[in-house]
Amino acid sequence: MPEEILAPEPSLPQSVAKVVEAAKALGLSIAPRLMPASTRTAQEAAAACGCAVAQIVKSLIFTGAATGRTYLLLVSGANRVDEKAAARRLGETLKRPDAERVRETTGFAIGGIPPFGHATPSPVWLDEDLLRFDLVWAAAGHPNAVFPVDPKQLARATGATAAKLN
Ligand code: 5CA
Repeated sequence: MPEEILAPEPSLPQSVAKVVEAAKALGLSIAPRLMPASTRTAQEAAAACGCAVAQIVKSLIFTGAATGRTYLLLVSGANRVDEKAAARRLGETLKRPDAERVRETTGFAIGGIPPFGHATPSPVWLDEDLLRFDLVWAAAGHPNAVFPVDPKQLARATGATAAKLN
């Protein structure tokens, strides 16, 4: 009788495995896809996923100018954050941290920053435009890795406040 051939566990980069674990801890089961092409920008991710740019979740770190606190804004790939409007929502003027600070705060490199599982968690806001879709795609800890998720589940899992951010 032929030996049964077991499919090997697909091996995920460690940073992606970390995101899967973080999702599990939040009650979310995610299935990241490692894409053959870059998903580093919202445009590239949309092309790789075959979805609208608006369905891509950008995970953007901002810093409060007064407090130095970090904020995580989950923004539709089609939108640009209106920093003045966002500042009114968050209660302080916002700055963009440099890549080094983003890496320290999240534990991930820009282009692959996931919406949760950060080294230091930040309060989360979610662009209400993402809620128009049944499915959106977010980065999974690596510049070639993304995962699909119901935006309502993403909002619930991250404890995000939905808001108009653009
Ligand atoms: N993987 C894609 C789609 S999910 C992704 O991560 N897109 S992103 O928009 O969330 O990440 C790229 C963002 O990082 C850019 O929009 C930009 O706001 C920010 N960024 C790029 N370079 C720097 C930098 N040097 N310092 C701080 N932020 C940067």
